[in-house]
Amino acid sequence: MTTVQFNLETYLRHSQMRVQAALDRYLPLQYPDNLYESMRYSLLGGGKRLRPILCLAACELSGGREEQAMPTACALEMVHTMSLIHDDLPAMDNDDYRRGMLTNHKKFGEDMAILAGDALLAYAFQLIAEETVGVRPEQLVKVLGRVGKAASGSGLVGGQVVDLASEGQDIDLGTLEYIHAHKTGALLEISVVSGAILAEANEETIQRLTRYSQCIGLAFQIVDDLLDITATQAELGKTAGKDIRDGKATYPRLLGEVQSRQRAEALVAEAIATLDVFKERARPLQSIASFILERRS
Ligand code: GRG
Repeated sequence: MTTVQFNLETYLRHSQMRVQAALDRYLPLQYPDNLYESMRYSLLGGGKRLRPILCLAACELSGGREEQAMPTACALEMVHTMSLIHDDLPAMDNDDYRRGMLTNHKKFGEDMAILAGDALLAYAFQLIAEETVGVRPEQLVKVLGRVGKAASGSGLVGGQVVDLASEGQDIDLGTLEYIHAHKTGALLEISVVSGAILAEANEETIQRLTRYSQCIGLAFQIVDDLLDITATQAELGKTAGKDIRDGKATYPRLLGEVQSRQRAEALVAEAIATLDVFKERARPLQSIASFILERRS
């Protein structure tokens, strides 16, 4: 039997290029120019494109086609980007750099940054509804509802609110996990699960992909906390050491660096094992899980 070699670097590079081309196509510069320049600045200016790639990979694993998932994949990147723009505002995390560039409000002003975020969020839903092809309406409605939930008070916004309220407080592990499951985990989960829904995956596949995404979501955030201590600003593309400066509760603060690393490793091992039944088809998602552990940015 021939062993199929899987090259994650090539896979990520090709996927990033296809996502970048689609984002550029879906969001052309138009009137009012200053608004669209601000939206395109943050959307097209970098990032790993992890959420769209997860969506495309889950669709592929479930037997779907790229054209069924690309609008949703790009919409997820728009929701993610808007959350970064708003997170960087002075009223939130107050940061000057993101993805190696000035933050949106530093470049375009706070008013435009708020509006660019609002427009990206609304357009994400329009994009899924209007551009998706080859998917039954029932599946599309499910995806729209689930993306809405992930962005709402039961998702990103809820996580952000508890995160802001916890600054400078001694919080327990349960509260920290609530913050991360909502602020980071919810969007990563729907990124994976939406790809499967669009491809009409069966219930067992959706359950396995849900567990996979929950494991990588938490591992991703633990690694993020560790990188804040160990990586440089040049590697991160944003201010390093900010969690300590802002009095944030993090995994390394609650568990220590060694135990945090072990927890992330165990979660990634579980994510990989959960997808073993899909054999070769699981390679991209399994390799992405390992990449989350090794990443430096
Ligand atoms: C969604 C309506 C709505 C509002 C947003 C501001 C806010 C509410 C939520 C904050 C969400 C947030 C900033 C979570 C952090 C997630 C995270 C770990 C981001 C870094 O993700 P990467 O490493 O970044 O994938 P790149 O730049 O590679 O895309």
